[in-house]
Amino acid sequence: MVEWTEFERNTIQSIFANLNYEVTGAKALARCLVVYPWTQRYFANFGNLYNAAAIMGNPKVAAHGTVVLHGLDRAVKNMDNIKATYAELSVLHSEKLHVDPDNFKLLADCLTIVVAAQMGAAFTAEVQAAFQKFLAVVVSSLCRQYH
Ligand code: HNI
Repeated sequence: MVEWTEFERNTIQSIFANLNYEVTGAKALARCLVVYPWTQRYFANFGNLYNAAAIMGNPKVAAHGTVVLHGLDRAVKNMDNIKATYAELSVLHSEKLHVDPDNFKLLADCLTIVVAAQMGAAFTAEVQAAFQKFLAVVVSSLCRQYH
């Protein structure tokens, strides 16, 4: 079981409380699709992903980025039980969507970069450490049902 310091808990809660899920989710997923183009294969039904501009302007990418952030919100609300919280989502990504689990970390890194850019100087090294610890637990929990 993961232990969280008070600073880590407060930091995670306050970052997510101040995020605009639509904006941040869209940017993080779009960045992932541009930087790691092989991730596009899972979104073949999303229409035009031809280049960075098309990906950034694609409403399906934006909508799905928002869904992912709402998915993360469930972990924020269950910080002491993230593994169980994601059991079903892990099965879905593994058995139905067949998403290579290496990609979870890539999306998490893109989200970190987007949040860092939005927070500017407030994204200190300690804040980054807390945020990435949280995302590492998310990624590991999403990988749990892979075998
Ligand atoms: Ni992911 C669907 C959460 C990473 C590909 N994903 C979901 C849903 C949630 C979700 C929530 C909606 C489930 C439902 O309908 O019941 N995904 C997350 C989270 C992460 C993540 C929290 C990691 C931070 N997903 C990824 C990655 C990929 C991915 C890295 C592929 C590169 N996800 C998908 C696909 C779907 C999906 C594909 C189905 C989309 C659709 O609507 O067709």
